[in-house]
Amino acid sequence: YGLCGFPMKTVGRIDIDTPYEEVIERMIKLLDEAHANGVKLVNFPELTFTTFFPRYVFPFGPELDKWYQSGEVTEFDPFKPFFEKAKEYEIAVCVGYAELTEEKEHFNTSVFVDQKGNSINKYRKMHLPGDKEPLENVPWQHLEKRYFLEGNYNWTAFRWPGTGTGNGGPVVGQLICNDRRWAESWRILGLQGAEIVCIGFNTPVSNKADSDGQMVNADANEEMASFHNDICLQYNSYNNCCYSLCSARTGVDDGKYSLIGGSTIVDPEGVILAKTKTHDDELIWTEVDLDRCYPPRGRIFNFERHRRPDQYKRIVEQ
Ligand code: CDT
Repeated sequence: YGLCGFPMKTVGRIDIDTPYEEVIERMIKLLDEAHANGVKLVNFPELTFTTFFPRYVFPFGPELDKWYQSGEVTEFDPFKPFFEKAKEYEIAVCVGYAELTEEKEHFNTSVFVDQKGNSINKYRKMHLPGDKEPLENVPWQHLEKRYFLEGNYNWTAFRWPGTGTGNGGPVVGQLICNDRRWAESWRILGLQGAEIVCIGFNTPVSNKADSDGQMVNADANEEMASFHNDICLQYNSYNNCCYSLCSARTGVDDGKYSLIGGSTIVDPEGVILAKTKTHDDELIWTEVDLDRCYPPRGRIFNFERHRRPDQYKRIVEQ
């Protein structure tokens, strides 16, 4: 299969006022390129269609809710040209968006839409970073705990039908951004036999500031933030014997909020097969051989033979 991930533009970043039409046009261009290269699945970033809005303070109510989609995201008018194009090309897509349910619950969600246009799985982000209350004197916020509820769909792996080896298709799992830093997210997918893990992210180059607005954390440089991204993807793909497709937003939103980018495709041995080279919209892809998930599953990571779940209780008790 051809598989790919991509970051959005630096120069044409997604700003607070970038219209949906522009984003959709750019996403369709990437689908065109994917189609021309025989790609079967395109993985897009967390909150694909908008800027990373949790960096701003909005009052609860309509001003905040305009960032969310209610109902089937594939049926939301401004997004329809994108989903229709994917269906026309028979490309499956995994896409992040902000979900507003009928019960008025807010989630950071990603949907997997197969090549026939059917939404076959939805995942709601479990690990929400950042704050519930705005911080004072910081150059930007990270208000995911304020704007989203923690996910309640568990980590359910599923079959992506119609593509694959005749046994119902590849086993796929979804994670969103900060989830990729937590070994538990991956292991729960690994225990279900996930062969491909689709992830989208928005990672600021720097994510902490002191009260004078000065960046103070260890990740206050792009190299280190990218290193931490890579080690999460490489180690967890390796120890769960799966491919991972990790798609970044990148660029400098509004000319001041810098995201690391660095979309990658990692193989079941933890080796990076493809990585974006730019901070522009960029498609990367590679062919994958799902049979490569199995030799390590039969030996070094034979979960049934070697794991010690009876000794792991502290993980769920604390
Ligand atoms: N979007 C997201 O989850 N970003 C986090 C950084 C949060 S910094 C408060 C990440 O893990 O990349």
